[in-house]
Amino acid sequence: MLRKLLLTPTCSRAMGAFAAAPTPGQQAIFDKEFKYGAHNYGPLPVALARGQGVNVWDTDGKKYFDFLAAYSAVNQGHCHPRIVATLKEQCDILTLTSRAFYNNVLGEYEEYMTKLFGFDKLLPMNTGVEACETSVKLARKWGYEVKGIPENQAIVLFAEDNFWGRTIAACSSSSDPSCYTNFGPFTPGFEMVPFNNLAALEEKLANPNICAFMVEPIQGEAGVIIPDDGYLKGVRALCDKHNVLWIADEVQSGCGRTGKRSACEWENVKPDMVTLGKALGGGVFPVSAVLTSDEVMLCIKPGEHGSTFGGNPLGCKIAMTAMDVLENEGLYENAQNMGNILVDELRKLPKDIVDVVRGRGLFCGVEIKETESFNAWEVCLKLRDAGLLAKPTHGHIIRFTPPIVINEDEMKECTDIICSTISSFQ
Ligand code: IF1
Repeated sequence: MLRKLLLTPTCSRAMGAFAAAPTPGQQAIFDKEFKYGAHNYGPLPVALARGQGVNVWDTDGKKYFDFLAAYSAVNQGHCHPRIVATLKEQCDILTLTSRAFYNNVLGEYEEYMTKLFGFDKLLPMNTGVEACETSVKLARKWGYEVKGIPENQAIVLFAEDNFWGRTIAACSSSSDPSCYTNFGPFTPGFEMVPFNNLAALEEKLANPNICAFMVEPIQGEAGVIIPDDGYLKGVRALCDKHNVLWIADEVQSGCGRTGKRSACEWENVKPDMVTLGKALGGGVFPVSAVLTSDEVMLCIKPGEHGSTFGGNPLGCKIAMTAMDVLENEGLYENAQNMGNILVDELRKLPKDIVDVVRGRGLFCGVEIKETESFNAWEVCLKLRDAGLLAKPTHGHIIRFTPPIVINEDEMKECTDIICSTISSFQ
């Protein structure tokens, strides 16, 4: 129902019964996108024109705290000065060569990343979905050439409620009807298993044709679903036992979001493959990567995979600075500390409004108890009016994922906004 309402930007219901009406300038921006753009998103009605750190400003100069952080792509904050400086500097030197030739940055970046994350090799792509798709290709190739799966029989297993993008392969492995409906026929060789269920996984893994299991260490789109302690360790053990590659999709959970370099560190486990994206590009440029072992990576030979933009020197330079900012500006520890404050405050909210609060680092989600007059969309509109931007998911869940550079004073101001806004619905 919500989906339908979102399609009409002037619909009064979508604006919220009590929410402020847009100014003519903002409305003109909504209308232009609505007229000339595809209707594949239903944005919150706010048009942004500037960003710095944890803040964004709309076209009327109203300031907001950004509690979405471009779906975790601006963990380092908007327009981080060092990241922007790197971008500007490299722009004047060399931006793109294609992989038909070497460039003088890619190798340096690959060395930096593999040493940082403790893997043998990196394959550079641009978007998160490309990194995940690449990991599936690598897994299939490894399945045939190393594991010995019969031709065209390889199966990749995915967790139910996964989200890894919008390509046909990603839709083919999705359990979400809005992701796959009427986009078939689907990619064969994909199967699903419930998330956070080791017994179900073990049963599936008995099939010798399974080459890999892809799972997010914390499911983002599903609503920040954190598995039980020991789940990732169990996944590691089962994949070892059955000679199956474990692919950790850290596109959203990685790069500091949970208060560590990657979310798998929470259980001190190392996957066979990791996909990274979003904040790897520091919020200024799409950069994604697959990290894995020689055994897996060397299954792909020259000409068998690639990307025109993947590994471009501009993206590589930006990614090194983006990672350096996370590593050396205390952002992992800050995400943990600020996340604790956020979750503590959210848990004080009345249980008849906020049902469940989940969080690890600054990867946080709340489930709103919906009523006739009260839903997550209305809450987000009121939050917007109060100067804080967040987006509902699955109707009743709101994710709170601010840039991890947020400081304590800012976090206190934000928890005040969130708690008073949500309480005002009581
Ligand atoms: C949209 C959520 C966030 C991802 C994981 C790969 C990708 C994503 C774990 C693909 C992308 C997005 C894309 C965004 C909504 C979004 C999202 F709502 F789905 F959960 F981040 F909050 N793996 N996540 O979460 O990365 O190709 O987009 O770079 O607009 O669809 P991409």
